[in-house]
Amino acid sequence: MSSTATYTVVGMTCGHCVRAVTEEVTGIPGVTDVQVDLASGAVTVTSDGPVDPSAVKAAVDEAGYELASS
Ligand SMILES: [Cu+2]
Repeated sequence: MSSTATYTVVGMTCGHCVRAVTEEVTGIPGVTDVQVDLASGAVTVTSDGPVDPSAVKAAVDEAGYELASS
């Protein structure tokens, strides 16, 4: 079953940032699609099941950015 979650990433400024975040988050097991909106920092993650938010946080950290604290 596919599920979708949206996160907010802080610190992205250009298309390169978007690509870096997209690549890292796409690498999380089960993730099938990642859509990033640069203007708002919204990152929509589609997956084949629930994805651990800490895995998303780790991937975003790895790309060099931060998740906004909710
Ligand atoms: Cu950039």
